[in-house]
Amino acid sequence: LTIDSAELHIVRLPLISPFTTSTGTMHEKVFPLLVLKSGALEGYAEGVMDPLPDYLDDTISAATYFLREAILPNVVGKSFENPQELEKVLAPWRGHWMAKATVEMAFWDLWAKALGLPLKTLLGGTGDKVAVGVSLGLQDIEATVEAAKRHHAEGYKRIKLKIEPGHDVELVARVRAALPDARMSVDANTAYSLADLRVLKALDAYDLEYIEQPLAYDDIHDHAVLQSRIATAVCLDESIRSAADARKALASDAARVVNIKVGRVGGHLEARRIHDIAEAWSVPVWCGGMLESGIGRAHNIHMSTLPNFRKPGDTSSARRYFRKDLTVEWLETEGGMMPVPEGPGIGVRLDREFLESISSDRETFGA
Ligand code: OSB
Ligand code: MG
Repeated sequence: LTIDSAELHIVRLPLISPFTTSTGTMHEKVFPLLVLKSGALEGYAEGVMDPLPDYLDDTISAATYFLREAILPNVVGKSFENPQELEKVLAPWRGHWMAKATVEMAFWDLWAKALGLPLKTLLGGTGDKVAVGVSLGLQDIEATVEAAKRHHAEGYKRIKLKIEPGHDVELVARVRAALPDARMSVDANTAYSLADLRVLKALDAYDLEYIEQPLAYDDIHDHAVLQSRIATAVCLDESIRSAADARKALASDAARVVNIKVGRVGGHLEARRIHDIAEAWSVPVWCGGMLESGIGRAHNIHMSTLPNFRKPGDTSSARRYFRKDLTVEWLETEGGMMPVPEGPGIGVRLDREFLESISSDRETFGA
């Protein structure tokens, strides 16, 4: 399959309301959108890095530079039999998992379309819908309790609360009191340290499915110490950038649940390796989210059809975040289940007209 040309856009999608985590507040979703073309076919993916290194150290400007100067000149005009062949081109460069993922994922979509098969089938997944939970950003306790009740009533299969020091035990206690039977989790986005052991241990009283990334983004060891001191399962998100990270985390009991974000770990191949390692350790995985547009969400939904995605993912409805999505199709949950888009590749169409109206920057490569 020959990649004839590529288009790289920077897209700004307004958010209906700001999304706050312990690392900051997002007012609009800004991301690179990559289109890889072969003949009449187009493959799509979006990068999950932020403008500034808020979530991890990847940034849009570093990714754009790397794509423009190195990756795209090495893949445009070239032929690749399969994603494994393309991955060999990316492998020698260090880090930049999110930039690599953008190209790898767009190629999977293109390849699946060339073969006339849904992405899930090529990944080895099955089924036509996946279980979904919701991630609620930081806001005052009253508002969080109301949002939790509303989403629980809509059928979301797990309620995840963002927490940070000073906004944790009481928040969880209040939501738990309002929803005694709901599946619940918390996500600290690295806001704590081992000095906060008492607070993290206090969360054991609320029957949480897991505590997501309580400690530093680059620290697997301290999470292992924490896991040995608390009953609630630790789930790693930021700390897992590769299958090697997953192996180290699972071998040291630093996590009993893993959040897989395809865009965080370099693409579908590495996401699948992490899925397989976790399965070998009998550790369930679930699919995270980065407030992606329908393009990124569709990739995540296809990945979520693999068998060890045994907990609800964060691929909630697009309407929660956007007035208008980048895809023609709206990705909407029904009773806490997200349908897997049908048809070849990721199964959703790019809304070209809308893209042209909001793309603030556009570069083309080849052709
Ligand atoms: O840590 O899971 C996270 C959103 C932006 C940055 C980091 C995270 C999140 C979420 C997922 O919680 C929200 C979503 O995509 O619906
Ligand atoms: Mg997280």
